[in-house]
Amino acid sequence: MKKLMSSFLIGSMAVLLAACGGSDSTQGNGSASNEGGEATEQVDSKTIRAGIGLNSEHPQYKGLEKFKELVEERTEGAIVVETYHSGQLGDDRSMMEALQLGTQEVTVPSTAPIANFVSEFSVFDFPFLFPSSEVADQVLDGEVGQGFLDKLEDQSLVGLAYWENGFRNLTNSKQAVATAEDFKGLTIRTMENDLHLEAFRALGANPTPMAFTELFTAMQQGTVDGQENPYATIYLEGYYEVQKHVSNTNHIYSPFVFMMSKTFFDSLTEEEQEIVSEAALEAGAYQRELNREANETYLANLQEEGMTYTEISEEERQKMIEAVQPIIDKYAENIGTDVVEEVYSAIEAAQ
Ligand code: TK8
Repeated sequence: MKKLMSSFLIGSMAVLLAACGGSDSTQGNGSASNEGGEATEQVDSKTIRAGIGLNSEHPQYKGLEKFKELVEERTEGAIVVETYHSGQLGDDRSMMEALQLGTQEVTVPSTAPIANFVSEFSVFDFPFLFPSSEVADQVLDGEVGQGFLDKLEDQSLVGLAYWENGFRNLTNSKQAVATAEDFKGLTIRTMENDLHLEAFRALGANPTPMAFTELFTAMQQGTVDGQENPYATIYLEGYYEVQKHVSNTNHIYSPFVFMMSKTFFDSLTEEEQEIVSEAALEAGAYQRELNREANETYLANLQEEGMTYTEISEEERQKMIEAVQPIIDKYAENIGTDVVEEVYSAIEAAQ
């Protein structure tokens, strides 16, 4: 709780300072007077406040630092990037709202909460959609993925790149989960996304939607039995302290979307827009690489920290797929079978 409170306090102070120009670089043309009293033209620098939910150890934050390095170097300081982690500026949903309001410039949420703004994004949370991260890269970085990013504009958001959250795996504090049956009765925190809720209900679990920033405390207090996230998050956020069991369910490949406030993006010169767009893509390639190269190590680390690891057999995975298929069919209808068909054919073509 203390951990959460301190980062919350730091975050709110940071936002407060940044909002009233407390940082040393404010938006647009400011002018300052010097000791002689005559007004001097303040350096015309723009500030990007970039916030994420994961902590500073996570590849997502390393990607944000790379973005900062590239943008500040290529704009020669005309744009300054402030990076915030561990939910200091809020959770995925509230940070997206801050981008819409123009009180924050960048965030990198998972696709699941984005579906509350653009419902079609739920397709990326169809269980077992992407067979591998390589196929996911090809689909997301191609025409189909760009088409989804374009849909963000109506929400005053500019999607610049896909980064990687990764294949999600189940942890819990109650029992080893080896079969589809074993989900029964487990209270599982899910992201705030109706499809996730319904999919875990179909597996017999008792799903509880919750912002990422509340998850650690909920597991610590036993409000939820378990959660599901990629190994990098499970290890780097220290979930082994409050969870006993991990299974390689790999039930969803979760992308991140690097997005910018449209108000801010439109305020940039053409050259600056190009620089931030390129930097988001290059930092994304770097982040994906970091995320992948340590994935197996994270699993080994979790076992060293005392978690029991259970393999899900292909036969049991098939039963999980059958259990959630009606939910996938329902959401395919809701989203529009044409849109969903496009994604499936792009996956087919990428294999
Ligand atoms: C971090 C979240 C996280 C996601 C979740 O801000 O909420 O479980 O997987 O990565 O986006």
